[in-house]
Amino acid sequence: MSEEQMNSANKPISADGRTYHVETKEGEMANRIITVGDAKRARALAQHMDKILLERESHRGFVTITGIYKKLPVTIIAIGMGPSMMDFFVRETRMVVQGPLSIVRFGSCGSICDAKIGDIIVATGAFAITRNYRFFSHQEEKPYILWPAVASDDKLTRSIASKIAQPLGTDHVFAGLVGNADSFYGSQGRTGSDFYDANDALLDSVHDSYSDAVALEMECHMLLHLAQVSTGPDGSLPPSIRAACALMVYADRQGNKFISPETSKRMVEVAARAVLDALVEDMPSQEGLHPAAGSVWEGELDA
Ligand code: R1P
Repeated sequence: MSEEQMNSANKPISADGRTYHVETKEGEMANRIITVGDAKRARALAQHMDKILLERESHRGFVTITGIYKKLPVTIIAIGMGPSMMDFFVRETRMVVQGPLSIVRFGSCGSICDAKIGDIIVATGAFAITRNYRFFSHQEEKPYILWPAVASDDKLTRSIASKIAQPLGTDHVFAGLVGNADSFYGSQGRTGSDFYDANDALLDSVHDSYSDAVALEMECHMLLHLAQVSTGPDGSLPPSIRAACALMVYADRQGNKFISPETSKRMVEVAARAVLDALVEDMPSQEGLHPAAGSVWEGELDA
């Protein structure tokens, strides 16, 4: 666990202002954020920043890297996998950053459309897929619940799609709804005999419910949902968080193929600047954002 004493059970923060799981404090995270699952991907993306000012790994495995890109502070954070980790990251980040947040998830996914390995899918929105535990006890209901979709930020999404299309080609960029499953296996329709998952019909029911479903992964809906319900500093609306998602196709579910490590590395290199550029163009000034005084970027922005 954390080495620090937390000050409360409701909102545990250490004496020097660090959150319990992500372990960052005010001035260590920027308003512009790229979130990924894998710490190696975070470090590869960070190589495209002009200067790295902070790297910190928490006792729960969150890796936070803050630096300067095009004279503006940007944070890249690796959060691990699944909706719970996204929830920890978004909520604890909101506790330590003043002003609006723009968050882009740059993740990986399984394609359930014509997108192939090496292509990128941008999410127009995302829906959750959860295992229905009642089914496995009583068998009276459907084994999986498909939840209503939440939209991505349209401006940020279009900007990412057009910037990624420049190096990759428009034929390799797809857009549509992403299914955020609560498992890589059962609730993404992967089959096997070790567990009774009752998921043979799941992919068909995803397509029946969402004709524009293009990918399955594990975090997009939680990010978009938390952006949707985020409030201003005094609990006011409109939401203080805008979010978008771009996903590398790692698994081709129709062709049953998986990406090679070389292609995965190349995709990060191809997409890194597109994602960073979209974020800084989306929030081109520091006015109204987290103050520089006392932050890791203090004195760095005019350099
Ligand atoms: C599963 O392998 C993980 O990869 C995908 C899924 O959403 C899940 O987190 O995303 P990342 O590559 O960003 O972790």
